[in-house]
Amino acid sequence: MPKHLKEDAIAQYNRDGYYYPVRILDEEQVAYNRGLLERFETDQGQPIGGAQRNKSHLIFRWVDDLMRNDRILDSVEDLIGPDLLCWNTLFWIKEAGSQSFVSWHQDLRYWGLDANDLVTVWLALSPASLKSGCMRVLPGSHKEELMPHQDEYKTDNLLTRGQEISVDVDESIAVDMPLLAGEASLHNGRLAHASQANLSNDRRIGLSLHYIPTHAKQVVGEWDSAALVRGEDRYGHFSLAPRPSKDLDPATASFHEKATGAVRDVLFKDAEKTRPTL
Ligand SMILES: O=C(O)CCC(=O)C(=O)O
Repeated sequence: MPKHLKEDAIAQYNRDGYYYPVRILDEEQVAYNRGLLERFETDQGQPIGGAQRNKSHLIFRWVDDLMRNDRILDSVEDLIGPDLLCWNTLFWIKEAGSQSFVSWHQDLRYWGLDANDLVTVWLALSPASLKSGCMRVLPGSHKEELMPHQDEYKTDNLLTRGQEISVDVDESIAVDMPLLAGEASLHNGRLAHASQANLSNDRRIGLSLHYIPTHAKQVVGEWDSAALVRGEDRYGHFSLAPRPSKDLDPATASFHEKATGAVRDVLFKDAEKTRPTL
């Protein structure tokens, strides 16, 4: 028996590589989590950015808590089984009226992970609508060979290398995944996806959480980390991430630095230039 998703949702995910929407947080929980993020940004005098966007569960206790949310983990378990690691938690924020976009790409082309079944949960902490630049996906693309990509480094591209699929993408079959605040979409790490500018008058705040089964491996970097969020790790392929006891816990700060550095090295491997986005 599935724990949270319906059988037809699981079948759709397996066939098309995505499923949405899944309700994760209620209105009050959204306001609480968004409030914590925005209070932190006010205190530091600027939006969250750089390495703070990545492996953010190591510096924010509330992100660690979201990463272990039962509705999320039950949904992921329905797709890839009970022994689960979370490899990364990553903020995707497009300010109101900003031109920020994400070009068509496939994540597993860049992450050095031997994990074809990686599940990305993209959780909306504000409305992700057609107007605010919700995610779009190419159904079924997770079943094909990974497509060739090229680094374009366009200024408003939120991706590290501005990587773009370099063959024609048939946008006529693309599916938009609009979400209300508190809802999530699920997609396979091989699925081609993209998003457009935020033409709304609110920030579009997304948190993506990347889950892998414990047998997955990092095959490009020499060292990598992940958080054991459910079940048992019988493989030991990743250094297991500690939990911060509070936001900006000094006890996990150096692990965060090392862990984001390791991800950066993998993401920029063989790239012509690096960018201060991580
Ligand atoms: O937030 C977006 O628009 C894109 C997110 C993305 O590329 C991802 O979660 O892998």
